[in-house]
Amino acid sequence: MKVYPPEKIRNVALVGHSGAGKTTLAEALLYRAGTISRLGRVEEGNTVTDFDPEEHERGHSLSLALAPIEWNGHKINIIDTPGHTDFVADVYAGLHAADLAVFVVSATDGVEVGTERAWRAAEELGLPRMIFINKLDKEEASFDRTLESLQERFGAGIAPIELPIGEGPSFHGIADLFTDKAYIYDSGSGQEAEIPEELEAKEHEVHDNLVEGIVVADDDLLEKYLEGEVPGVEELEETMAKGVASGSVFPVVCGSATGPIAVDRLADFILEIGPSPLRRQKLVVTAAGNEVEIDLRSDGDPLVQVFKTIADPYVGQISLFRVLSGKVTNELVLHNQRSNGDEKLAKVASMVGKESELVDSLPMGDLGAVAKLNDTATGDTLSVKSQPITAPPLRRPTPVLATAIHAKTQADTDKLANALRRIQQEDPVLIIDRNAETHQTLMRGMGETHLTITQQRLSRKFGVEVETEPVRVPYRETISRRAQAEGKYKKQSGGHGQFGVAMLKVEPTQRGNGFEFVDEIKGGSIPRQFIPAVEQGIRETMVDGGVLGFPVVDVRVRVYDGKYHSVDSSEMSFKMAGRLGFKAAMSEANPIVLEPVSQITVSVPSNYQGEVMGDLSSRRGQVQGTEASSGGRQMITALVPTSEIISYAMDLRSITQGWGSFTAEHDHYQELPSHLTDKVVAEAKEDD
Ligand SMILES: Nc1nc2c(ncn2[C@@H]2O[C@H](COP(=O)(O)OP(=O)(O)OP(=O)(O)O)[C@@H](O)[C@H]2O)c(=O)[nH]1
Ligand SMILES: [Mg+2]
Repeated sequence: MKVYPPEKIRNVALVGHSGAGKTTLAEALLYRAGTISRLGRVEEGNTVTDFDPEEHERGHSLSLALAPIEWNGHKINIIDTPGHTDFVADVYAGLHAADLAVFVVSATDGVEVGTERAWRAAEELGLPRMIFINKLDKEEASFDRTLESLQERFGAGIAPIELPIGEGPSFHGIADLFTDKAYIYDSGSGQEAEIPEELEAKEHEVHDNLVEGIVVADDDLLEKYLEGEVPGVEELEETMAKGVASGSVFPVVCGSATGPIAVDRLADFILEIGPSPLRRQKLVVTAAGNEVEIDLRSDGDPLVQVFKTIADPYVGQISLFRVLSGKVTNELVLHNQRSNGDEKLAKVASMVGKESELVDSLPMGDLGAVAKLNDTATGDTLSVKSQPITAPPLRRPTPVLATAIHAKTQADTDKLANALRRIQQEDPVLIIDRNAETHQTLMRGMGETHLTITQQRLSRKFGVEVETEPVRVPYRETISRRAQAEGKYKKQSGGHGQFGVAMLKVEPTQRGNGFEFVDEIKGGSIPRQFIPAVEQGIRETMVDGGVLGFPVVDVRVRVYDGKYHSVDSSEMSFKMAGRLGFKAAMSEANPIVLEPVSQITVSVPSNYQGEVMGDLSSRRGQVQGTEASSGGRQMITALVPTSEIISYAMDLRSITQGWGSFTAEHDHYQELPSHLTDKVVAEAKEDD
């Protein structure tokens, strides 16, 4: 691929709901540009950007992929992103690397959850946006209905610049509202034609609306317009491009990716209206802990940020990056601020799906790839050593669903740690941690699909088989009244015996106060040196589990008397006496189970508020409050037992058809209702 200067580059992220047609559109653009000679189909698993076996299996994109095309003397870096909720991190990464977001919206379904989620993300980044209404060839397609849902959701900035000619099976072209020309697609590229009569009236009306919508954005243009001077096509496009660049105007074009119909027009508009990387002149970075604004210059020092990492079973780690400033050439050595190590970009390449094509250099604003960096992760910045700066981080969603994993065989166990490390390099959202209380290794992700895919990738890419098991709730236990008991450990059957007696009183302390050991021994009934052993025995029992089997918390233990033997007593005997005495005292002190309670914040469109609150109450939750938030959404905060929200991520998705999202964090422990105790204790015993 030729090297293009920044002003001739367009970085475009295709975003939108799952199934809207992003991958198919990327394929159609590659085909129209002549990069590929055969149009692949998602159903056949032969598209350029859905190259993972798991993607073929599911017919969905699961991670972002690049598809650069050469178009009319320009390079358009297409970033195909996944629409599935679980893989939103790659939407954020794609938007982070792009200068324009193209929202692919199906003309049969209109605005959906994935559209809105990506829109909010692009809005937060202040990213220019345009819309491609796709699938106009489908039976139940409706351009007007889709446009309405767009204007309803995203407001007045939505500006149609094309109208479809025909709809459903009769869809065969578009009318361009700038040029008042039609483009008919009977085969291959669009043939220019006059606007069909039946569309003329509507076209004129929408054309006028468009012109008015544009001139109000520019005072000079408005003045001339009010004097009766209608701006020309170029002036209109220029002014619209300004509105797009400022994030106030969102042009709407349309077509069919499977046709393909009018995708070439989309590529043209991306060049005419879409911003180049020069849109970013400055960047606020972090240097030595301070925020500083730097100039991004094509002749500046090379500055690179990695926005995606691919763990390729053959090549190893591949890092996809954007050249933020300067130029990247082969053999360039840059410094990674996070890992504080040098990285040699031995061979830089341009990725087309899974294929990499070596290039001589990459100018500012371009997207590229490099393999086998030492220790560079997604989001890392590489800069010249003399300029230790870090670019703004990629947005990272918080995992909402966990599963417990264990290796299938011993052989898998040996490979597991390394495989998990490598898969996390590719998937920075994934969190793997060990719960010391429940002795489980937990894998946290964005949803069931994410966790299942990870398991499949562990097997396919790293040859490690893992099995999953339900996540155990970290219950605890404590006591609810005072009690006392004797712990006696006696073994005196020849040889060195063991003897120790500890008299213990136990009492509950304030919730969250933890453990307190009080030494009330008088007169040396237990020799000084053995008292810590009593405490240690108690502490070990608390960790291993009390009479109900859970770690013990919030108790005060007083050791007030004891017995010892001058020969047979030892630390060991008094540790055991402590253990036995404590367990005996606990069983007299009406032990209770404590359950973890999470604070949960649920964000939903207000029409789901009632249902979500009802559902939370049915999970023994206490709603603490609701608050209106942007986009007609409600924030509901509640305290809910953690055991009731283990699979909340999936439940909320089905209650709210995917429109809801939530965060949860541990808040406190509370007494488990007695009617649940037996079941919880029995289940824990089974798990042991
Ligand atoms: N009739 C028709 N079908 C289309 C069109 N575009 C895409 N499709 C079909 O819609 C389905 C989904 O297409 P994809 O390209 O995988 O959609 P996507 O947006 O990439 O979906 P995710 O990868 O899940 O985010 C496939 O069966 C496509 O063949 C179109 O313009 N017309
Ligand atoms: Mg896709």
